[in-house]
Amino acid sequence: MRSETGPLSATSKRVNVLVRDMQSEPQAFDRVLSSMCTEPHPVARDAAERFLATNPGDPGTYPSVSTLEEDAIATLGSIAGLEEPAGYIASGGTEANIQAVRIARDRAERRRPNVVMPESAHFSFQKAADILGVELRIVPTDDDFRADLEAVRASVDEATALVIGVAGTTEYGRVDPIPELGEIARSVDAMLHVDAAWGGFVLPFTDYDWNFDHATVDTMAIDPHKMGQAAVPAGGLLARSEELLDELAVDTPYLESTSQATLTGTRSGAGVASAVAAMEELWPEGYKRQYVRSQNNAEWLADALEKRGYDVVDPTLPLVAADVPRSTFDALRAKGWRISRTATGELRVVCMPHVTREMLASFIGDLDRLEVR
Ligand code: 0PR
Repeated sequence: MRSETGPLSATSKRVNVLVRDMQSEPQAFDRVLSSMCTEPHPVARDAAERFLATNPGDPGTYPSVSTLEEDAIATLGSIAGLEEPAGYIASGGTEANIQAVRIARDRAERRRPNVVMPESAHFSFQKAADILGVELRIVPTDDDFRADLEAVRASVDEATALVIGVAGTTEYGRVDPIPELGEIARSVDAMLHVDAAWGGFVLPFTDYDWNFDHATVDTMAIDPHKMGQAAVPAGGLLARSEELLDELAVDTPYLESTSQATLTGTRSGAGVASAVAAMEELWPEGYKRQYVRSQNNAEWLADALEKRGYDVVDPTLPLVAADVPRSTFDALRAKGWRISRTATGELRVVCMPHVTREMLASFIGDLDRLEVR
């Protein structure tokens, strides 16, 4: 049988030119401080290239990449502490979140179900609510940017299909009180979804009270293409059981496989293969080392900013937010730093694997040279 994977081919002229330009531009990874994606690990890059022309959406035709996807879910499941994980490699956290809301909505059989989440949750849930016709109840966060449990309690009712907790929020890297959210969900017979799209590959190495050990979660988003160092597109949707995932299955009459649970039909095998390659290479020791390095960098940066008089949000995971004036922020961007701001205007730096201490020192050096403060 012919192999599913192809040889690496020559690069087109146009792509070569753009790649060369990118390297001479400041957008190359050496100034990117705001992204939640990173340079794929070399083994992940190689695997992605080799499986680029495969489609895990058709396992009857592309069996190898399907086998790889089973491996990916088994590893993601063990990272997340699920005993019998089901799931698939999605296009990203957005798809995983939409699908989790869909599972909960379809199981709930309520007339107009609602979903309760903290205001810190990612905007992909707005898309989910819009597409799926569920009511989104957004509750405030507390002084430490975590879901306010009283507010969650006050918002759930018999029509609640899903309670959402975030493990590693997009703006402040906070982890919501997951076990308590689970209890609230159970008290109204709703499901619990944890969005660990960004935090999933760092949380197991922290000393949080909750770090996946006692998983009460029904579904989870955990993205290899963020802290997992896989190539885009590689998101992860996990469900506690095959039965839950089956809520998503539709019949596929003319394919050799009988049903499909994914949102997209044709998918890139590149994401699947690169996720497996990265996790095989890095789980657990490599990810642990990466977490320690990223966390130290975040604390170093937080310290440097604090010493210069800025208000800093303590980085509980490797993400730093600090109250830097707009003019300073703009001047740093003009110097080529790719930085972003929270909804309330704080500078936000995500210490991804490509972010080195040298980069941060050079960033602080530029900050010191500005005279706008
Ligand atoms: N859940 C959380 C907690 C997230 O932070 C994100 C994305 C998602 C879900 C959605 O994931 P996908 O974008 O994979 O569908 N957070 C970043 C954001 O939207 C993603 C990002 C990535 C931003 C790379 C910039 C960038 O350069 O801001």
